[in-house]
Amino acid sequence: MTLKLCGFSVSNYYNKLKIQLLEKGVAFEEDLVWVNPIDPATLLRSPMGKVPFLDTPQGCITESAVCAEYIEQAYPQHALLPADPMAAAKVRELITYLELHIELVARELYPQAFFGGKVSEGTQERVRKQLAKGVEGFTKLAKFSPYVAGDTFTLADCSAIVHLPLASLASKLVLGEDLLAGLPVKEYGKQMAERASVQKVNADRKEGTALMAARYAKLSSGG
Ligand SMILES: N[C@@H](CCC(=O)N[C@@H](CS)C(=O)NCC(=O)O)C(=O)O
Repeated sequence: MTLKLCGFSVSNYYNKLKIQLLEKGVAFEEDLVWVNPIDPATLLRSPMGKVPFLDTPQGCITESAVCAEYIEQAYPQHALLPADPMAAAKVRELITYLELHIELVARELYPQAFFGGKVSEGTQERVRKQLAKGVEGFTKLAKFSPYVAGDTFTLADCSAIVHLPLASLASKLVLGEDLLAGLPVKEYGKQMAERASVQKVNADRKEGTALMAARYAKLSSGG
């Protein structure tokens, strides 16, 4: 059995792992798993009902940061973490800022930004403050020369390329200002889109968006 990446191609965390696997040339299959509502059978594979997760011959692994580390250890080819402990820590530090202090904060805006919901004024104000702080911290660490951690493509790029455009768009749409405007999100996105891995993920995301819309239409019609 080959490695299975489970989830759906609109998910930023799913796409982070997919870019990593493609960059490393690891053979994998994709297993389409939806959330909201979650299939009870999925909870046996992913305890919190979150995607992505990996289904390996030895069992499932959840949480994308853990999955990413597993992939690096299990498939050492085309390493995306530097061998030097300090350099590797700086890559992990960037990923933590991106995911804990930017993406997870901006995520509170997604219901209104992307799913026709409403985010309260109180939540918006809290997100505005926290997101500004997260972006300020990340700005001090990120290099963009041309990669996030410096002159080499790393795991931090797999993360930045999926999270930064999303957080920037959500901020613009809901808060009325792009709190990431000081970062070169567009230029970086363009540069990264020259990579085959990112092109594949972007094309599959488009297809996945149509699939997701069809799924919600069917669910809301009771089908
Ligand atoms: N910390 C998790 C975040 C993953 C996550 O939030 N996934 C979303 C899809 S992009 C999800 O599964 N949402 C459904 C839920 O949280 O119940 C990771 O890094 O894997």
